[in-house]
Amino acid sequence: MFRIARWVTFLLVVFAVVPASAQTAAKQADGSSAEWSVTAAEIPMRDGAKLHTLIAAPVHPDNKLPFMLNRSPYGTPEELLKPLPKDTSRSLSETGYIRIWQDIRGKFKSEGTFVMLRPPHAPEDIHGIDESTDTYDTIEWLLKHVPGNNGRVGIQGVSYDGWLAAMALIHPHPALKAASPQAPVADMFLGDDFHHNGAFRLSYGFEYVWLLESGKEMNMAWPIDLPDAYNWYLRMGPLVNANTNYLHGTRPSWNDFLAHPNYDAFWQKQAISSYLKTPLTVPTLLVGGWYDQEDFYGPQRIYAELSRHDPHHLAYLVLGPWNHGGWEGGTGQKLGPIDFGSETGSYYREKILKPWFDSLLKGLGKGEIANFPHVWTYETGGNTWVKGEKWPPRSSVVRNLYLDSERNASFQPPSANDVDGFDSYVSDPAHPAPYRKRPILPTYGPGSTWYTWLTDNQKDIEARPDILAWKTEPLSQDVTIAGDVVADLFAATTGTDSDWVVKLIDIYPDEYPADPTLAGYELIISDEAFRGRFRKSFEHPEAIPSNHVEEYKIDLHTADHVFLKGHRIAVQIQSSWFPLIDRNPQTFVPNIFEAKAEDYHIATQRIYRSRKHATHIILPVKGK
Ligand code: PG9
Repeated sequence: MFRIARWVTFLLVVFAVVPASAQTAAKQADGSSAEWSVTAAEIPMRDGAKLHTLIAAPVHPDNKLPFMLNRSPYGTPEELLKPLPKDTSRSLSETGYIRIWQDIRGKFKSEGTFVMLRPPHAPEDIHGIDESTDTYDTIEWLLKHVPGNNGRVGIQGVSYDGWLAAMALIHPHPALKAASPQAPVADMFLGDDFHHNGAFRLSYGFEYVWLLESGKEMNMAWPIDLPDAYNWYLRMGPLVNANTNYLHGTRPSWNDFLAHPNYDAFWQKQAISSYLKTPLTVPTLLVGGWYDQEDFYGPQRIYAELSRHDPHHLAYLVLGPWNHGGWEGGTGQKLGPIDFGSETGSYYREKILKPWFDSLLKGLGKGEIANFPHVWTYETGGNTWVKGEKWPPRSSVVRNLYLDSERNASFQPPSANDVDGFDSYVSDPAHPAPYRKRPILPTYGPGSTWYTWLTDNQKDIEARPDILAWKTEPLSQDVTIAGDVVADLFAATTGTDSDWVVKLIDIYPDEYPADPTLAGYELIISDEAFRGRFRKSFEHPEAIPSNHVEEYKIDLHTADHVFLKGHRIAVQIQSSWFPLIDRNPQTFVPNIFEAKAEDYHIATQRIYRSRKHATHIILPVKGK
């Protein structure tokens, strides 16, 4: 969100190599002019709609430069249209890219209709338009109308803009030579902003849709008029009240949530991976953050899809210790209270992103790209960059972490004598477990801490009776995981529907002289929610048979982490994560968005840990 500030950061920081104070030279070392200007163009698309575009280029082009394109629904940096201060002009010049910013259809100054994550047009519709054709038409126009270009184009963006960068890969323009989708969404039902495994992300879904669809220039954050958003959403009551009492049908995306409670054609058509099945022809660098509170799934899902169709080995991946877009500015050394031991953001910008783009777009260093690692992951805990060629790495071996009756976790499977062991809690939709310590602030607005919640101390909520935890002894040696983490959950409910939330946690030692504020700290390493009705199919939900043990395989996604000697590993399980996830009525109703107050019921949940039904976390362990 609020990309404009980020673009300017990218503009001034990412490609700037000379301090802004050294502003005098009229010519660069490579002979190009230091005097730049920003102009606006209304670029016509194939259907006649004109898209508002800003072009930052040298006033006297004397060197051929590549384009760097950003497309966005969040607005363009119009302030650059005023006479440019010298240091901005110089910074632009230093990047060595003709910078392009464009409002997508129907947003800000662009014509046409905005459609949230507009799916690609049907192939048989020869006049069809979508974000991919708009990118193509924009590139075509730029090549013809902007003097001094070298015929090579890069595209990049974060989140919505990252998805737009990924959409450029569908029938790409031949001049598109490098794409970096950063935190792109891949699938809004399975893993990104709006749902995770079918569980609806209430607070984000409501507040984002309200804002983005508040008008062409989206300028209204929803006023949460209580000090604790937990209470505000609880007061809202069943989801059906959102439209009745607040939105009144004015937000198309909310109406879509309601009309499509299952993984039907609407969501499937929107999910980008189904369009990325032809051989990859454009070098593509996916970027994601381990602590991305919005789109952690997207970059990994798209990388996996591209890798399956990558005969020329053009898919690259960077995963670092960042929140949503946190790699764009700042040092990246700390997130919340956690210190990652080095300036990971600066490193990424200087040692990964810039050389990657430069070698592909400026025709420099062909050898450099040939030797460029395809995968860069920042190993948290160990605090080091790991370079590789594939993600997940093939070298990790699977080890199962089990739960026992004393609330311990260990690599020891349950004994053969344990035929029916379980732990139990009561899940009450009238008092759902919060996803973080209360009071919870609105997603957007002054002082919002939404951006760092994934680094919150899980100890702060663990005392609740509806959150169960199992912990290992302090580790006698480091345990390093690299790759896919999966929860294999055996659970029963007295209800007929249920959510399951599983977290894998690193517990710091009780005494931690390196930073006493982190003594006993419980840091999430992997987490996910799963809506039980979808355990067999996301398209065709089914009621859960009450009091019957069911197996749920929950993908907790990948991690690259060292649980250090002396730390403990913990597993937490709960059935609500409010208001991040809407309350499950715990009674099967065909459409949760239409559930009535009387459909919400208390349920008693059982987490099994017997030999036969051994709930465990599948860990990809490196080494022995
Ligand atoms: N996470 C935001 C988003 C992307 C795509 C669709 C809806 C929301 C964003 O930051 O752009």
